[in-house]
Amino acid sequence: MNPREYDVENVDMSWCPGCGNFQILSTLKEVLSGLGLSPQEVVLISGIGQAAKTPHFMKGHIIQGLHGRALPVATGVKAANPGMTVLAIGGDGDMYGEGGNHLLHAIRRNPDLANLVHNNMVYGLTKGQASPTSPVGMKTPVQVEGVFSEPLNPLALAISQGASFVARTFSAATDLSREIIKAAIIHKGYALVDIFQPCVSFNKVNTYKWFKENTFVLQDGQVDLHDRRKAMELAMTGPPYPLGILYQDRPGRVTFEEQLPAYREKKDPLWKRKPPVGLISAFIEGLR
Ligand SMILES: Cc1ncc(C[n+]2csc(CCOP(=O)(O)OP(=O)(O)O)c2C)c(N)n1
Repeated sequence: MNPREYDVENVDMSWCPGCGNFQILSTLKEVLSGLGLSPQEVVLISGIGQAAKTPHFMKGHIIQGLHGRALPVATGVKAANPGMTVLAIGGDGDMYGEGGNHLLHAIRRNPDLANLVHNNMVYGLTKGQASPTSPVGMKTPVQVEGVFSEPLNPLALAISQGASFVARTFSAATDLSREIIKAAIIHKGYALVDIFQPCVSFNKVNTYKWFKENTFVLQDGQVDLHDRRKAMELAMTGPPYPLGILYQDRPGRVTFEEQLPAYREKKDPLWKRKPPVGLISAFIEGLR
């Protein structure tokens, strides 16, 4: 399958020239088409932000909802139609700030989906305020004297809470990103991919140069994929920050949707069942 099948026409582009989002978008299209998935088999779910606009710029089923709410929606979509490939996409603000609570519970529930977080360490869409991953000292139009709160460590958080798959990549490291995003989609269970991404307009600290100088790619032997404690050590490492898959559960862990009674009892997935129109009408009548 050709990545161009995911292209959309006649959409206004809102990303700045040079934005790391472009690299992530084209990598994602390549991965999905490389997996032989057509846009009809993919659901892209996002909240609010520039990163959360990614589904505007490619084909696929799309739900763009409230700020920070991509993960519960994605969990529901996967439960209703487990045959679909489900991705929850957004920025560090959307997923770790406004959506931080949902992140914790998605990790616990372990739905089979890939969670791509474009981590530019700033609120890009609203023009450069600090996000949960902004470094201490970074000056912004709101944090005029510099950020003084410690940044969140999303990888350490995810590993400590039992996430099934945890990885980090960098938008400009396209070969590595391709490999990691593919592995996250194939992985059965909740897969977090934190993607370092320069915001060329509003983050003048964490630039392309900064990311290159402050990251290194994990080599074979540096990772023990199924060892959560070792993964935690890697997640706490940096700068320079390791890029790669830090942790992955062994195959066989049960997912959220597999535990639902309907599936345990081998009933049809929700999307195949007829809606109980009579019951719904009676319910609405009862409200009148
Ligand atoms: C409930 C709510 N709070 C705040 C906002 C304003 N807002 C829109 S996008 C955004 C931050 C987006 O940052 P991030 O998720 O990091 O994405 P980026 O734009 O950097 O890609 C904020 C605070 C909003 N739309 N809704």
